[in-house]
Amino acid sequence: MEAAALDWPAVVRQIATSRALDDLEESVLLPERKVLYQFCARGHELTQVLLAHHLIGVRDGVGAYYRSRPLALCLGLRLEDALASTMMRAGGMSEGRDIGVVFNLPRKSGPCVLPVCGGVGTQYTPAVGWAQALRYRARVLGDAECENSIAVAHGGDASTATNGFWAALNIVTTERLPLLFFIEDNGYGISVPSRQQTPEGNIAKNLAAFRGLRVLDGDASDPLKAAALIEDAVGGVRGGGGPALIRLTMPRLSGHSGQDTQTYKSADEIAVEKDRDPFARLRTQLVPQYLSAAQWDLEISRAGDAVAEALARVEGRDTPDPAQVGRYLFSEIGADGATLLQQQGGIRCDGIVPPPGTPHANPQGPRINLVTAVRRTLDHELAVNPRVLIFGEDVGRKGGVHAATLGLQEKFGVERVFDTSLSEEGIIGRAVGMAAAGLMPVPEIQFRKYAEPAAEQLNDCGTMRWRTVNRFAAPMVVRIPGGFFKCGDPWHSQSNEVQWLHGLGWRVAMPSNAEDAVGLLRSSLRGNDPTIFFEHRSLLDGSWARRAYPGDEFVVPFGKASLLREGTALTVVSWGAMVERCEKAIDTTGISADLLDLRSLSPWDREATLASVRKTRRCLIVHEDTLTAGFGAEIAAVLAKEAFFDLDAPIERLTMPDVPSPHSPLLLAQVLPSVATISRALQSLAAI
Ligand SMILES: Cc1ncc(C[n+]2csc(CCOP(=O)(O)OP(=O)(O)O)c2C)c(N)n1
Repeated sequence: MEAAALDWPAVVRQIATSRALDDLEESVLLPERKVLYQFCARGHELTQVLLAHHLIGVRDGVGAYYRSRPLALCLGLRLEDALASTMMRAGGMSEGRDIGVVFNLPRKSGPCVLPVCGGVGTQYTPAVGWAQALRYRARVLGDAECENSIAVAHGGDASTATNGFWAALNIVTTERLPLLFFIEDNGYGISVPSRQQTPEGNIAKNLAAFRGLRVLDGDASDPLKAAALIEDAVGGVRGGGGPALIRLTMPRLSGHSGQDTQTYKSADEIAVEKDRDPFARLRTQLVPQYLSAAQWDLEISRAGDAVAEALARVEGRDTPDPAQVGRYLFSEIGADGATLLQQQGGIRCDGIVPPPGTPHANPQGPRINLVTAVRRTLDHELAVNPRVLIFGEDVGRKGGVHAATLGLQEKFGVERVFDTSLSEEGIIGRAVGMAAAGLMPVPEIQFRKYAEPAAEQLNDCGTMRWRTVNRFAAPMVVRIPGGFFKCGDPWHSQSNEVQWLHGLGWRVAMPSNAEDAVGLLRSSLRGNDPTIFFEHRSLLDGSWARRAYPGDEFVVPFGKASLLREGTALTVVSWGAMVERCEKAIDTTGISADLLDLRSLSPWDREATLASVRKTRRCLIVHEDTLTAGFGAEIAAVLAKEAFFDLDAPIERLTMPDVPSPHSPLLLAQVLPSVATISRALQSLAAI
């Protein structure tokens, strides 16, 4: 595209609008404390506006960051909504729940902006997921709109030092996905210069030899050249040339945020930066050749008027309703019984509603172990729902290190069941982007502790619906094997399920047997929330956990405990691998006890637990996770408050002590609750 072909009046107006908005926030709203957290894009506007002019794919998707507001404004973020967001008014991006510069743009048609997070580098792997979803939807689902669409990951120079950036870079280059890294290098990450983020401060130079990546490098202070470079970069990816990275330098013409006084820059440096202002340079390049001075001035005053009008309207908007702050942590059902559907993310937004299934198990089914239960359920759901994708380390050709996905790649192909690179952040971040793009990702984390590199993506996924007030959600099922096996160790064998219960927005299933595993996994795969599905290693082939296959439509609802023994003397509450031991302890001691297998911990069955304890007046909670702040503490706190006057004895907990899981079976036996220690605990509680 020749420079003359760009809509320069629009470019000027868009840059001026962002700048007027920044001016207003910085000089008026921040001092008035109507805005509490401000991030200026001054200096960054030109490149973002130019990029936006090339994001014309029907299903283009953008992973953005807190300085991406000019881009978002050009892609469809309404000025009024942007201002309502920073001013914490109703109708913004988050109804006052999140800082105003983290925004999102749900879209059925036209460029979509994935929900921005506060964490630097978090935008990259979800953008990769979007790119992979485009390819999947085009190739496998035959979605023509995805053919020429691309993903863009927008970040600053310091963000190229993050795990997320490198995870994304590896994935897009090995998979050759249509993604453009759009790196804006303003020379600083807050106060730390670029040369401390990448050798000699130029990520483009350093990636020049990276295989499978096209690299472009330019300077926004030469706007016409930058415009040509941006066009080239986007066009290359859209044209099928594979992933690319463009780095553009520009000055950051304000502090990092409203609080930052830039004392780390000299007066000379600030003066040089001012002289490099891309907007001022644009004027010298455009006027009068492409635009008259009068036209330029007209666009500037139009922008100022638009911002003033937006402010007047936002001042008239309500503040968010404090009573609503707890809503939308999870998918909600409206008064009419229908799901209050998010605007984007998950299969339901494309009109696909999975069948509800049946709670009735077929007792005649063949007897299977828990790993077969998982495999068979995945197999069936892959067959009935072409949007289900299974991926993780070794899940493809090998069939998973636990054999849970054995044979599924052969049956369903490499597009649907595939190995990933060894990057848990990449696995979960990719799943977030795929879910946002309308797929149902089922990532596997190979062992419980190896979810740690993905913690940031998991946490941000969990809060997505709440942060965006139901605009976005990323339903997925994360399968995580964990817990002890024949031996323990601090890496493969911890359960630490309580961490997910603090990771808000996740449903958590912890089945103790094959039948529940089928039902809970199917509920998760047909559900509308992100779910952690914990597969206990000792149960995968454990004989107690083997059950009759309950059928291809069998579902177990979340938050419903199962009552495995019924009695009067006390209540035992447990889940996962401890349920079997509790049952055996009850049977060997002969104590008359209720045994509740919670099956899911988020939500957990408070009602059944309270009802049982009110009846028996005594409670023992048994779990594998460590004692301090384990989930048993939460249950005990609820019982202590809600059933205080019904209790005849203190609530007891029997758990692993506060030590990591030890390797030697001898040491493991010392710390794990056993049938013998549970029996003793039952007897002493019953004797009080
Ligand atoms: C994971 C994480 N670590 C630290 C921060 C605090 N922080 C916010 S912005 C920032 C600098 C990022 O700089 P860069 O990526 O170059 O973007 P720029 O702000 O210059 O546009 C830092 C350290 C954060 N938000 N997230």
